[in-house]
Amino acid sequence: MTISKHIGQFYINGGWVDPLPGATKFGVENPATEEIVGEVALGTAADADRAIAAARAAFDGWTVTPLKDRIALVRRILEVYNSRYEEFAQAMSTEMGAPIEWARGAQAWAGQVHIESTIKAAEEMQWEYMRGSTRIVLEGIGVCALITPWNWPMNQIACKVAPALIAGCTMVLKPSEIAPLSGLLFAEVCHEAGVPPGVFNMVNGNGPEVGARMSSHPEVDMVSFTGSTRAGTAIAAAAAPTVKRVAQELGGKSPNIILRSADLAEAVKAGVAGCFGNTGQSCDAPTRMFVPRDLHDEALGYAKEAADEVVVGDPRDTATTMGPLVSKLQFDKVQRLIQAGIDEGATLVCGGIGRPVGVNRGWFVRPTIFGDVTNEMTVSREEIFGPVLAILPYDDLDHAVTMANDTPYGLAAYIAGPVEEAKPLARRLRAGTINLNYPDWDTFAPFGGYKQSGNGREYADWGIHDFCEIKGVVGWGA
Ligand code: TXE
Repeated sequence: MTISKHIGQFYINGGWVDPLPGATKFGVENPATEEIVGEVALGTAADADRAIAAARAAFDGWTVTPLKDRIALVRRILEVYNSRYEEFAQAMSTEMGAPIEWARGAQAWAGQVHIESTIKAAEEMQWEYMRGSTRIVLEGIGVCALITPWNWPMNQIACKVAPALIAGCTMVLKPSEIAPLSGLLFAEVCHEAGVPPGVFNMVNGNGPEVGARMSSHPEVDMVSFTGSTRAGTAIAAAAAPTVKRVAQELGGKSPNIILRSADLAEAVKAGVAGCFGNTGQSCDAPTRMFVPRDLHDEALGYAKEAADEVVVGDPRDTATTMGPLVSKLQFDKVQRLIQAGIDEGATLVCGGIGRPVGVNRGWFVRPTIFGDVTNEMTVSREEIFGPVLAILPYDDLDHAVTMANDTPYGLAAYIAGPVEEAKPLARRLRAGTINLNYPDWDTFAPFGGYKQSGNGREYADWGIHDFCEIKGVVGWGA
């Protein structure tokens, strides 16, 4: 069932509970049809308090549970998740408009692969070791608030919940109120897998009420957040008085440098696909493409060819390669930024303002490419979070690197061309992940940002480390 029978409830202390008085209802919209598919409850600070109290009470028992038992529980979660895989794909297709093949092959798969990678990393990690006469011990940091966004719902839930559980933490998850269906299903999975009461809790609510309470609560030891820079800074400020650890995975404006020696057609087309995947709603999307100045016009031609191949349409249709944006809010934001590109004099290669021809409902946008972009233009500076690519000409590699790094963000960067030429450039780019020639996704590589793209690293052992304290027992070997 795509829609949990517990929609409208929260999962606290091992069971489904009704929200406390004061909660409101929020219609979950299918962004492809603008239809409300169900009503989720938006809790209050009191619901957050209740869930945090359950997590706090469960912590002492869970954190001393042997590691092998914690891993076994996460493996059981994986089994149950896999048995309900299609439900997750359908839920995400409904809540955020992912084309069904993408929902299966990317969105639901991301949840699966993060749980698998975390298990493997946990088995291979050194949890305790001697350094001189000191015993180094990794221990779960405590009660964690996990606040996740709507663009990759299960990706973010899995790469927070799995490492937190394995590290020996207890937690309260607050999925995005815009796309809460997969989070509800995931709470069902945790229940079915036998997660002990209080170890995993889930509440729904909006950011300023429930999210803010989770961020400031004195019994929460860490907040792990993925979302906007705006919310990320609010969370860090709310967390500061209680000196919590705050892991933030925020926005990006990732550069993609295409080397002169690259196969231009192939590199441009792959770059367009990377930018347009998930309807452009990925924090690490390669949104700024740098091409040698004299190859710029040729590159625009290849980019347009790639854009013409995109099939925008009904997410339920297996031929669809691009679904709608998640909401009217995001649609309006993307329209505003496309207009800024036009107003500031970039060359509109394809796409533009409005829905695709013939579409009159749903938050569908036109895949858009701008050429002759400079790094000062709004389309180069702001995270658009839609299928909008900026192509910028560069004079030489120093120029390309300077522009690539000239951004407040630093989540990812891309280089296309011969690997030996790309390697020295990779060292010069200020970003957490450098992708050479659009590699397959590596869920064992660290993922996280330099600069205002965030703090901390997720995925596999990197994610586990984020949820651990490091204890030194000095004199152990004396
Ligand atoms: O995100 P929000 P929005 C970027 C992207 C997008 C923009 C706005 O550019 O266009 O952000 O998206 C919770 N305290 N990204 O406004 O609000 C909220 O309830 C605590 C990039 O929809 O950040 C939800 O669970 N929590 C990004 C989560 O934050 C708060 C993914 C994300 O929603 C809060 C999403 C507060 N004060 C958007 N305010 C990425 N890095 O991938 C909100 N929340």
